[in-house]
Amino acid sequence: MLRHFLRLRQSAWTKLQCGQSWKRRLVTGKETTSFALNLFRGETRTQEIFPYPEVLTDDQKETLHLLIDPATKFFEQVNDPARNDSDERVPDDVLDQFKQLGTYGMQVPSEYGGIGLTNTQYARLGEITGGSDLALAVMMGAHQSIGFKGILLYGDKQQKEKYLPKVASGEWTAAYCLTEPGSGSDAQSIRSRATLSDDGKHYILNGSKIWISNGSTANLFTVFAQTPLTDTKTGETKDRITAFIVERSFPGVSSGLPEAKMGIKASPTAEVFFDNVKIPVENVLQEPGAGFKIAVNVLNSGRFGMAAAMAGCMKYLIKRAVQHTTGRVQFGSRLDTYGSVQNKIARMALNLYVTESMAYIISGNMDRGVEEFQLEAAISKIFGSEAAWTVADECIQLHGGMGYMKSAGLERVLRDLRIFRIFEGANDILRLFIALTGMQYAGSHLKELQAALQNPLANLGLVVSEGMKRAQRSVGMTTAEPLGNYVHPEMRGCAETATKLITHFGGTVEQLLSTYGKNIIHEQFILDNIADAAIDMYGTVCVLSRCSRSFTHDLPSSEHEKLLTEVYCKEAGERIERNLQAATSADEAHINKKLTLISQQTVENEAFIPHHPLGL
Ligand code: MYA
Repeated sequence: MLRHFLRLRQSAWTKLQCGQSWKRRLVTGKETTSFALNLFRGETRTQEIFPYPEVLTDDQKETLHLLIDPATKFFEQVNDPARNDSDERVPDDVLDQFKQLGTYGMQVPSEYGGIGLTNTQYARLGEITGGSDLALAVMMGAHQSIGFKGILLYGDKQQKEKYLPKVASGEWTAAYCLTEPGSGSDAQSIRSRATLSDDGKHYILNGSKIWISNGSTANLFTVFAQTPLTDTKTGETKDRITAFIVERSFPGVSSGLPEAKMGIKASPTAEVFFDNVKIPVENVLQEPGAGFKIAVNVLNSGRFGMAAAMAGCMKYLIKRAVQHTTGRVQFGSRLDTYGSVQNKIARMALNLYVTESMAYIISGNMDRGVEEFQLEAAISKIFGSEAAWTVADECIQLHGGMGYMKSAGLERVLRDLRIFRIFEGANDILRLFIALTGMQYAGSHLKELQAALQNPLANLGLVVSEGMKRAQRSVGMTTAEPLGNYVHPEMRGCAETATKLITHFGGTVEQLLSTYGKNIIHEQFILDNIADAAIDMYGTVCVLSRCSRSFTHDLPSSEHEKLLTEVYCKEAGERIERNLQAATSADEAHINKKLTLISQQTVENEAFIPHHPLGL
């Protein structure tokens, strides 16, 4: 699977070298304002970071208030996540009450029957849902973050008019059908296939999809399938992915029973089958062949919601940890007075602060029309899901034996959280995606420079500025624009270090590209180092921005936020240094070789190799 991923990556790289689509999209004539992408060039692009986005109008805040109160009441008084978990379903009357709050059509414009919330408003409500019941959050998210998002983003007027009112009211539930038995992370390798009927009026769809959230209950599916497409210029026919809107009522659509799972048990996950399903051509989203882009963009556009839900969950867990540690006395003192407990609680708060800062910076940027946020969205998904997992684990640890008991309700949260590191793009694959996409962006810039060097006089500006940059970097000077220009004076120290790290990041990427060239795609140990450094770097600028805002607005929490920011920036900075160093160090390369051998030998032996210490 991963080999296939790499083959595809290689082809993307080759396209880049040949100046095809990637290059057109990201480089020629168009510089992106994405902080994360420019980080790979060692450049500070601040416009999507500073100042922290303030996107809600007073009216939008008011709407949010009106929605938060009943939602909170619903979670406190109506919904019972423990019962949902043990019954493996949400009772119909409870789900109906949830839908009546408008939760199933939050981002659908009012002309189509929804409440037309912005991404930021949606994130805030997602946070509340995630803080109470992750299974219900997944039902709601699978429905609108991805299930009918394709119609919202890419549907034509007729498609929107026909389907959005039904899904917005919750009368119909939606699901997103991408994954197949043979295609998980490698989304392009799906086998479901749709061919055009002889009269050109229908596509005939065959195939099956697995692990589909809302699969057994949905009335409407966004389905991705291969369709043969003929290039009008060359006459060559090739399979390309097309996105279809499929109704459950179309003959040939069926689904399996809900799967038995580790967590999010109340959220029905099922297999969905398509047996000679006739889909009217009007139900193609955008155009035949546009499906892969639709699939990944729908996922990109939903990932901030996951970070927000993770933030809500961490808030709940911190509350529980505080309640327990302040209420329990051991060895003569309250638990919260012990250093090792304080270390855990503080780190829980750090994890939440970074996740929340990322989630709302991304939703704010999306609301103000930023289009290139795929790296940031992936970073927030990885960071949020791993942070929440750590926080849940530590919360249980703080509860000791009590935390392990089902009655404490924490094991459910831990079980529910485990899937968040896997679905909507496994974190391991997203790490490769971040590192490779960023390096392609940096690589394309180096190509431009190479081309400029062929005729230095005609490109004097570029050649001189790039030459200066390298000279400054070689003597340890920072070349990135100082972040200190953008932060509140209280944050200047952290900003200075962060600027140096951005320069170091860009230099390391350049060094890796010149060492490995396109073969960097095979260096996954290194790519993981780079992705981890990028995640910490993005976390750093997000908290610097948020904390600066708090000082600027003179918020009562600003001094506390400064503590959080300073600790995170310091520790993240050390991790970034370590990861960048590891990516280029010969010692680390030796360790990586040894790890590869350990893995290969274990796999060959089909079991753990060392002799048992007892010799038995
Ligand atoms: S849903 C299913 C989850 N599945 C996945 O996420 C699949 C993951 N795999 C992929 O994304 C791709 O296959 C990857 C490889 C990236 C790994 N944005 O040659 P390529 C472009 C923009 O690299 P591949 C689920 O789990 C790329 O630029 N563009 O392709 C249910 C290139 O463009 P061009 C992208 O190697 C969960 C082209 O595509 C992106 O095959 C239920 C080809 O690229 C991107 N991301 O890719 C959750 N990726 O053609 C419920 C690639 O121009 C929700 N490209 O050169 C829970 C929510 C919680 C609550 C919420 C409440 C608010």
